[in-house]
Amino acid sequence: MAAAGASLVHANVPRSPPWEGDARAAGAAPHAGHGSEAGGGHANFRAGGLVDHRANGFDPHEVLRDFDWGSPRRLASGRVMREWELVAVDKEIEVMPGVRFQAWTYNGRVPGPTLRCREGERLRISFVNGSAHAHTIHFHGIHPAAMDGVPGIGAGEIAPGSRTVYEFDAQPSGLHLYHCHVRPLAEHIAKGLHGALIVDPADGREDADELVMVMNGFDTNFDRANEVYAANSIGFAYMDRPIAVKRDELVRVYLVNALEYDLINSFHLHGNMFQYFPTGTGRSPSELTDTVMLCQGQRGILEWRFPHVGRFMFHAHQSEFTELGWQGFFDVCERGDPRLVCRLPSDAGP
Ligand SMILES: [Cu+2]
Repeated sequence: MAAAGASLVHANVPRSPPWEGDARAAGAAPHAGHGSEAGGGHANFRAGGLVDHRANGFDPHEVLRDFDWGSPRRLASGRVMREWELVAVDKEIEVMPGVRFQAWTYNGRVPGPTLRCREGERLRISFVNGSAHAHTIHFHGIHPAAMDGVPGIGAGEIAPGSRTVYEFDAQPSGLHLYHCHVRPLAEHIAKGLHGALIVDPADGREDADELVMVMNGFDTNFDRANEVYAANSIGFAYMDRPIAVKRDELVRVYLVNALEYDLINSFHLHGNMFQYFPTGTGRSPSELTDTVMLCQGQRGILEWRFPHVGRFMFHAHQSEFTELGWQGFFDVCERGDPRLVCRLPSDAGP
């Protein structure tokens, strides 16, 4: 992240720090240590508007719990075939209040749809390139070379106006990702062509309030460094509106690092510790911790319960990323609280 980029984003992002808004709402003075820094730190976002999620066509709060199970049908063999259509679309999105970004998207959103299936199913993804540039979809997981979505192999680069089909078995169970693999690779991924692929174990997982967080960022001034950091694209979205979860209920976060230009990203949870399952491929956690660090393309599953009601932060533990958007709150509520929108996966998945 370059200093020039930080200045630019400060000049163009009217925002108040979220804690200042909370303090005002509570009738208290703003937190002097942050809101009054007068350009000295990244947290110097001034009072102003919110991102227009409707204009973007996606809301990071909906992205959290939006699992796309595709169109399933049973084959003569008894196996389930699951089909999706992903369309690459060039689209301007607002990533911070007033900061617009010329994104490349799958299906008009960043991250792309969270594709979800069960281990052993057959997956068929039709890819239509409605963008002005050549793209692919490269899936992580185990599959034949021709289905790998890289230039020069199989269908290779898919030209504007063309289409292809990727078809393979869902294996192994765990949390994977998909992204474009056309060069220059960092630009194709960072402009928005990335998303999560969840392969459930054949015997499922324990019911939980499940959330997808794809950590990403945006290079708004083309210096190959990020000016905006977030989970699910929109900086501060979960500060402006905290994520409501139930006290004592299992929370499961599918955490993917799709960030480019920075080698490392992280997730830190306040007031609690989580069990961490690297890549989600094993059933035994590797660690009970409150911070996990992920390289580009790494991902893992986090599980915990909040024993206490109240407001708890989560954020990248790199302070620079935190102050440029990658932070949020959980509001831990008692059962019956109208803020709760959790749907257990057993209620939703076909
Ligand atoms: Cu691409």
